[in-house]
Amino acid sequence: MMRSNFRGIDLKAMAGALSLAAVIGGFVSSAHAQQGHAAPGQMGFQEPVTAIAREIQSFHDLLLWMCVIISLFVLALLGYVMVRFNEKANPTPSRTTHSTVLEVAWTVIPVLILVVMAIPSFRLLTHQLVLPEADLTIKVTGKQWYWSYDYPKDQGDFGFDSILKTGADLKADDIRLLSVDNEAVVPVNKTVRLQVVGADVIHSFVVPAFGIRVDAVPGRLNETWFKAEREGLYYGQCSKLCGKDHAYMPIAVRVVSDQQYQAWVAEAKKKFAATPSSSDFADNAAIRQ
Ligand SMILES: [Cu+2]
Repeated sequence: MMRSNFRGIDLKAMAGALSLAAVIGGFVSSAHAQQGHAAPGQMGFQEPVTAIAREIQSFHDLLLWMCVIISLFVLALLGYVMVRFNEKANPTPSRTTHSTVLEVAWTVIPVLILVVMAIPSFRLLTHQLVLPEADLTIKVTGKQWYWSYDYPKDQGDFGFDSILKTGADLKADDIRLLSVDNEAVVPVNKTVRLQVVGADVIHSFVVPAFGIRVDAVPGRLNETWFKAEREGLYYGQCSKLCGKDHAYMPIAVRVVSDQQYQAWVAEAKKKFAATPSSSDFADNAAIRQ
């Protein structure tokens, strides 16, 4: 046990050194990204499949470059001061105490930098928070320790639990700690509105490839949306410490064609006939309208 802990620490340190190397040597972005989940050794983000995820990543890239440039600039200034103005090189220091030009410059330039950051930041926030007209709504409930999905009356009126696959249930193409028994299924190129709530404690519904992250809070209905542009199976994980099995309640969303979606709905209606979508779902929808 101890041994594996030490190995874990070593790996972490190595990863830190590697990511630093990546920053210095030009950013390794999503070159290794595999669709829908992180790949071993991957650095950077997962490949985005929504406009929001792309926007998040380009905003991140912009900020990172700005941080790098500012850090290098400050480092260069420090280096210059150390060499040029040390006691030996500069025995009689200047008595200057004020420079209007400098003071205006180091006030105005940072303000301009903040404006450059603020504009894409607010644009992104607006895109995330102003929900477009939704093609379908799914209610997501975080529970200790799994997710439940409810499809409303106009989408078949059923609900089901999505539980981590373990042991013998894991098939060859499943991914350990990510694959679940029942995936949420949505049609491609459709705007999906998610209503997210917690049943017991606070969970957080996150799918990196969609660029969504929303807390599942008991007694509070949160909303987010996504429009997946590519078919595939996309994974996420609960991202708020929610108890002992926090690490074992993954999110799996399968994006399929319209036809496949209709077929899945027909099948799911039969499969989950015993569990109609939770009644407060309809109430919540009514309150919104
Ligand atoms: Cu959780």
